[in-house]
Amino acid sequence: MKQIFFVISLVVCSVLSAQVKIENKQVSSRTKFGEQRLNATITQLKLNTVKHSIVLSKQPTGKKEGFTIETKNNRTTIIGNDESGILYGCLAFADELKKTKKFPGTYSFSDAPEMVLRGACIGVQKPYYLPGRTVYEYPYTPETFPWFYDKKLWIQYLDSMVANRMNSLYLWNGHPFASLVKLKDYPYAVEVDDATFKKNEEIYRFLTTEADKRGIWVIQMFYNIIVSKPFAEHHKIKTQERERPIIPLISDYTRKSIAAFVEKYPNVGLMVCLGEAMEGVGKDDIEWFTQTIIPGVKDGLKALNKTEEPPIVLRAHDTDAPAVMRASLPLYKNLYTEAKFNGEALTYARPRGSWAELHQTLSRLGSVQIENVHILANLEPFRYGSPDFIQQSVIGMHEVMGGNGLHLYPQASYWDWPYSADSVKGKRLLQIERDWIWYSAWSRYAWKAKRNREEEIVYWSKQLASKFGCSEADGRRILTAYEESGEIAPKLLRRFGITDGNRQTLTLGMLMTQLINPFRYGLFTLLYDAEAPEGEMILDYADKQQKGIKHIGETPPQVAKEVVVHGNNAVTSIMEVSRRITKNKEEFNRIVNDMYCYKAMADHFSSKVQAAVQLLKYKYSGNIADLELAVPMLEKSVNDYKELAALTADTYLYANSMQTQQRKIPMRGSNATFKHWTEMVPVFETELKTFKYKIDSLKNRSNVKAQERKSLQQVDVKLNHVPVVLNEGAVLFSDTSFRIKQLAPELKGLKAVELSFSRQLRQPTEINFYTDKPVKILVGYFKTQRAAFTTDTVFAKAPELETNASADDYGQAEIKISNAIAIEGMPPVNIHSYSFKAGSHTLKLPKGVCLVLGFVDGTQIIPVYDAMLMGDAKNRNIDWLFE
Ligand code: ADA
Repeated sequence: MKQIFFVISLVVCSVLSAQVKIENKQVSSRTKFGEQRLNATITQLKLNTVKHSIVLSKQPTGKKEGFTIETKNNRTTIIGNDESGILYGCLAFADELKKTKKFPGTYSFSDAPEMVLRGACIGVQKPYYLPGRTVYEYPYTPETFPWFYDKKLWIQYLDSMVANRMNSLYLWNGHPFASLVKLKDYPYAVEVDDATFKKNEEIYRFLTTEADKRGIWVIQMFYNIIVSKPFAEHHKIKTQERERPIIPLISDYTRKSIAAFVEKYPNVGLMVCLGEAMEGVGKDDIEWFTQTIIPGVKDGLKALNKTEEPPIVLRAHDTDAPAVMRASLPLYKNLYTEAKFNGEALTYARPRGSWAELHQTLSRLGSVQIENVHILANLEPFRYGSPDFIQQSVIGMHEVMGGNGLHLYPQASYWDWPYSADSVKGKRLLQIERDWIWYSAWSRYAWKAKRNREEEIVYWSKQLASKFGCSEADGRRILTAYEESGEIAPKLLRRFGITDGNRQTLTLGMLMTQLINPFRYGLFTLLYDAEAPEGEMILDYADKQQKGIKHIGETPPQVAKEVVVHGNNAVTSIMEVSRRITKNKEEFNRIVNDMYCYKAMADHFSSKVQAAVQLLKYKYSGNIADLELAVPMLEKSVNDYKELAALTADTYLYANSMQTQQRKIPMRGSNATFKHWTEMVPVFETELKTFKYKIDSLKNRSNVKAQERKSLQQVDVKLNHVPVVLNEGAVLFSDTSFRIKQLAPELKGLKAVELSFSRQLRQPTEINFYTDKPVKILVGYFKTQRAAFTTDTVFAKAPELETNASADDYGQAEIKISNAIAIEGMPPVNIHSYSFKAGSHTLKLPKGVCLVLGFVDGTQIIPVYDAMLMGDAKNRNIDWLFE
């Protein structure tokens, strides 16, 4: 067996500090780094090195990154299975020395990681869009990302990664190439000035070199298809356009960008998102990946005369990843897949249903499946550090999903890297410092998932004791606070939420109509079907209660009760130790405040959910007393919320780091509005007031329900299509006889556009029109059951921010009128509206059947409500009680 030896002789200086010489000059920078780290520990511990020698060697066998340490006769041998193994062996031996404070007499230890890729990511992105640009478009510049050029910060970050044995760092950006490479054929595509370009080259080289030393692959992520702004302007095209077919010019530009990038940075991997800027789940994805991206990488390798393939990670986001992989594996070997573990949240350790099946399918392809803990939309911004929940999740990743890699997002404030949302006088806190426990817990379990719970409690208690200068018993109490609070946000979102996506900020609370009529807000059903244990939504629970049907699994009242207990336990545990803290007191106090925030949030949700369950009885009983009983519960929830607002008023800058119009729940958050609890207090107060007022009006028998609904005002636009006047009996398709049975009053008399059913099945719908004033186009999407990914394209997919961040570019993401049309033999229809300015435009809709129901004046407000046509009987609408 081939063994390569590097002898490290420890030469003693008079003060017993060790000095290391490497005799083999060929030794890699990674080995050198390991040896330096070990040597630094020996020096720091002032160990007597006279008689002890250490030999590092490589034996290319066994598991990747594994190592063995043997000590006998005053000699320690560290054998790595590869360069990373040597590095990790050195670090493990240094840890051992730190524990015992002397060289061991005899010692033997072997280890290797379970997950092959253990990565963290950083968004080279912002909470807002840059002027004149759209989602994900952020050139690398010092003005936008000062931290990107801060070498000290990079070293701190990379050091923390290697301490956690992480081996991959993902940089997320829409189109990074035009900041990093220049192309002979497209010199005008570069989007940064020369000085910045040089800085980018320098910092990118620095980062990749420093990462490599620490055993870390840098992997550059990019979305498709996005071109640079100057390239787009030059060719008079858009930078990104979901409905645009692949065109040779863009393919050539992208292929050359990738080739140039691979040639320049051969040690950087690529992570590919075949979306959101291309039609998801279609043939284009396969063509783009196999005919543009992979050839681009191969061109780069050819230019280098290299055959070793850099890793390419394919995201299973907005694409049919299994199909893309099957087509690509014959062409490229070093492929990985990646998919979101719990959407953009943390909810449940053992996902179920079609989402779990997708992961399992990917895992069975034979390549490595990486589990992505994506943006933590339900954890932002409070501290989260439940080792227990995290350990269970990693076990679930292996056992349920078949995953063998971790891709970890920052715990909070992803869009605001490197800072956390804490408001601290005079400075911003760094995420890597504040959220150390988040990173160390995930990486610990990514290295090895199944560890004895009792031993884990001791391990984390010691870590916390040393962090805050307290006894191990008090460390245990802090751990309890973390673990109790760590149950709250996952349980709340999975039982009451609208979506697992960052469209919702859980910690800001939810409107009552969102709790009692989630469908109206575009319920993302996978949250309940896959990312939660079996259980019931509030609506189902109330219905079963009325009908005396047996409840199954986790119920709303159960969670409402449990979260309160978790909140109380967290606060009690943390307060027990508060006077005995001797280190990092300020940070400790911030943890205390966070525990109170969790408690207030849990109390608020709990009372509000109880109110919801109570007032839903009214649907069945029509008894005003059922509403009145809910009032004190709702009052309590508002008071709890005020407590939360008071706790956060001076301690947090915001709840959610994404501050664009993509945020919808609880309130639309465009231009950084509704990002703080203090802004939500009046909303919840008004909600309560309205509810009380409606109860009073009901009692006085005034007609509160009958809000008069009028038709919307039709606007005539120029277009080349046959109009269909909307009414009962109207036929909307030229080639079928489906007739409208019922429709919402707003739609009556509007001129819809006659479309061909069979044509929509084959291709996307495009409607060219001219308007001399702003218009809103009403588009009807059929309600269908959503699976994890689907190749069933009968019905067009409604705009969905979870998989397409530009799904709101025309204001179309939100459902305006739900269940607005009933057509015999077809699912109910939800209405979305697309806004256009005066001028000539093309309305582009995805492939699949949908309806274009009319053009209305752009200034008209389209009511947001549920028309309940073809709705289930249990869904009698009582939203009007709150609005
Ligand atoms: C959604 C989300 C984005 C981003 C994206 C992705 O569109 O709204 O913020 O996270 O998913 O890339 O997964």
